[in-house]
Amino acid sequence: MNRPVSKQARRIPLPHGGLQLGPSTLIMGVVNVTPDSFSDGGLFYAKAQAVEQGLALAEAGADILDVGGETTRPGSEPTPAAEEMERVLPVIQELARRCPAVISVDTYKAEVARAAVEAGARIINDVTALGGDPDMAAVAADTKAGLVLMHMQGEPRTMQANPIYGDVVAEVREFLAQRADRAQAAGVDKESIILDPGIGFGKTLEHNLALIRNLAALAELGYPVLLGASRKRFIGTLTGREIPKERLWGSVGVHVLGAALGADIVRVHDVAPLKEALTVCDAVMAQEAHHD
Ligand code: PMM
Repeated sequence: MNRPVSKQARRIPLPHGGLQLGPSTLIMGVVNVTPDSFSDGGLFYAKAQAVEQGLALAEAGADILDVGGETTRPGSEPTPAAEEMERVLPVIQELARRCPAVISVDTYKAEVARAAVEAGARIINDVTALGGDPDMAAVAADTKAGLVLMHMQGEPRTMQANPIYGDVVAEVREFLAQRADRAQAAGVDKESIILDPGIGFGKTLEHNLALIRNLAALAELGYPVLLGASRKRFIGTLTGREIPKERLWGSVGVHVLGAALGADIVRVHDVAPLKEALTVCDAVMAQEAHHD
């Protein structure tokens, strides 16, 4: 097996110090600040929970904490920017102050991204890859934050209705290459860009599997690759697990495999089990490099 092209030693420049990539796969822990999932407690409770959750994930080994205030699950409706900021900014501020992990903000709104970076976020995770807000590229360029560009077909409200591709791997790769070019044309440094195939965002089971199997094709573009498959529907389809939290073992499997196939960063809810699994995976893959 050839060593994946993407797991080379390199540094993603970020405000206040960069993020080192290499044979060790980095873990991005998911911190959701969405009061709908805390129906009885409301916003104050959701924020306190999110901070506790972020600190626990950092303690468990997360290198990055991805703070999001709008759910992008299939079928979901958009959240107004003011509400999203009210949710995420205090959580970002507190996490940035209290733990060493790099904070990322999961938003496609330029206004939210700018405020989040001012509050201490150092990566902008844009699930629309600059397609959701015409000002996003300028904000990324100005702030010098890292920029995750994720592929999505359609929009969350309707994306799972009937996703269609000719060649999903080639189309996702081409789309992300173009968005990376667009970011650079707006002044974003090439080294600041991370690409993500967007597992579950306008994709059938077969599309998801093909994208994971061919992560190397994405890595060949020369940017670091992020894989986010944690607890997603396709894992439930394969394993029969209806409840997202019970998709842990499938999640561990897919991210270990993704790391071996070239993912530099994995975005997961369950950091502690992934940390151990990746330690073993990375050791095996690093050993192989010595024999190349
Ligand atoms: N998935 C979700 C949200 N944000 N961002 C990136 N870059 N990649 C993903 O795969 C991704 C994301 C949806 O998952 P969640 O609602 O369980 O956080």
